[in-house]
Amino acid sequence: MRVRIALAEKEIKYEYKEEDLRNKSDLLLKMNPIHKKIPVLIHNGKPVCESLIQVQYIDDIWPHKSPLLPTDPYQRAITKFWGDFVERRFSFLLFIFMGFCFALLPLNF
Ligand SMILES: N[C@@H](CCC(=O)N[C@@H](CS)C(=O)NCC(=O)O)C(=O)O
Repeated sequence: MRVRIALAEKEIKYEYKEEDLRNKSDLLLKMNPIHKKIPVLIHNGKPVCESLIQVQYIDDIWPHKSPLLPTDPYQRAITKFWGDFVERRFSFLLFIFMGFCFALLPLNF
């Protein structure tokens, strides 16, 4: 999601491909052989994995339109720290929430 927001913010056109995570495509396995996870950003035929790294990459490649990170190195470091912090906390909460939803599925909500 954050990668799509970054691309939208910079008005970068891109092709979006859905991925069935229960039946991962050869493209995903080839582009992200280490983690085998989405999202994968493919730019000029080369993959960039991990969404936080992708956002930084997008900012590096298209720096002039809507900068996403501060230019000051210290402020950049602080911004990345909080991005990483939210990532870790949010992933954990999302994991719990999804487990809760799956537990309710048999009840036909
Ligand atoms: N730290 C990674 C997390 C990526 C991630 O967990 N992706 C999930 C979907 S949101 C996934 O591909 N899950 C499939 C799996 O774990 O096999 C990132 O930010 O890119």
